[in-house]
Amino acid sequence: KLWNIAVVGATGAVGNQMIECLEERNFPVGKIKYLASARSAGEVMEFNGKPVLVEELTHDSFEGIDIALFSAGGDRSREFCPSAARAGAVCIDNSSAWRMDPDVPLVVPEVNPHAIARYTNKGIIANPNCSTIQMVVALKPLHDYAAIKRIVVSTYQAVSGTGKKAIDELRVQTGELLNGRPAKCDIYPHRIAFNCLPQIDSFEPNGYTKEEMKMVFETKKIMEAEIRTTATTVRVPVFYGHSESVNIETEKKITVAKAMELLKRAPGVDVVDDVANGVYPMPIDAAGQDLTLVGRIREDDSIENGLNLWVVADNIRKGAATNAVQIAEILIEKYLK
Ligand code: A2P
Ligand code: 11C
Repeated sequence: KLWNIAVVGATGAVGNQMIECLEERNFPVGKIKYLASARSAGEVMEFNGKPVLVEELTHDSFEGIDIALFSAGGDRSREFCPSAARAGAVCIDNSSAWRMDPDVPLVVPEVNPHAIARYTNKGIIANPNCSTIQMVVALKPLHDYAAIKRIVVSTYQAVSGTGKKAIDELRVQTGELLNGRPAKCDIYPHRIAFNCLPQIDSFEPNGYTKEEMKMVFETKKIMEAEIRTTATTVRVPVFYGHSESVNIETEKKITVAKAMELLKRAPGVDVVDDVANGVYPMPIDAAGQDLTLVGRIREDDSIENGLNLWVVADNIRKGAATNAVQIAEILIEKYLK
């Protein structure tokens, strides 16, 4: 059977990657529809080498669509997912709009695929934040073995997480500065080239950023456990690939050898850890592939049962597009038929 797919935000960084993932994974696509703003309507893009016209997103865009992949920002998802669901499409939404809705499942296929069954509530499945996805992929096998009580995470996040305009901003600023010219800031509040910004998204009254609080709340929902999480999220001048320093405290002791063993057979994980030979995960290796790379695995000697990890993944692929397409694959295999 073939499925009619809409990609909402097809012209964006994640939308582009969603299209590529559908092609690469040979998703059984019947009709494909590319939706974006009026600005892009009329542009021609491709699917498997064939031209596809970009159309303006409207409430009537979803007639005959089976699955709608949304990545056009939270406001569009809030407004248009209900129309898509009414037209009979299942929405897989990459924005933060629906993630914490108790009726909407928040899914990482390696962690809680069973939650997909709850798509029937609203016709919406939420795709988590990129920095949360890669962290829970790495932590799930450790949690199943040793029960994680607390997570302390610091992130080093690539500019592609902000979208196409931020990728351009880093490229242009870098060029300008290397040529002795001043760098203009449009997207970020400060220069991102040759700098680090300890701010991702806006600040909440508690002093944390929205991105930090997403990691706190989404981790509990996906892991289905009351794990206490505290996060510091930082934007770094990297194009693709988020990195994370993750410290966990567990109920049960977990040695480095045991952690390696568990992670080596965990789905979606590649253990990259041979420090004697200078081998550890880096964004340049994570970019362009779908595994979550885990390395620098060390016991945290400052507490009784603690472990440190360095976790890196492609934020646009596993952190967004690939995760959404994996959900769609499970949906058609187990639920839609
Ligand atoms: P457009 O290219 O027409 O602006 P990114 O995250 O890379 O910036 O991409 C955002 C995506 O969301 C783009 O595909 C963009 O389309 C789409 N988008 C932004 N605003 C709207 C809107 N008002 N209606 C439909 N799509 C939108
Ligand atoms: C970033 N994590 O790297 C953000 C992007 O809630 O889906 C994704 C924001 C979200 O900037």
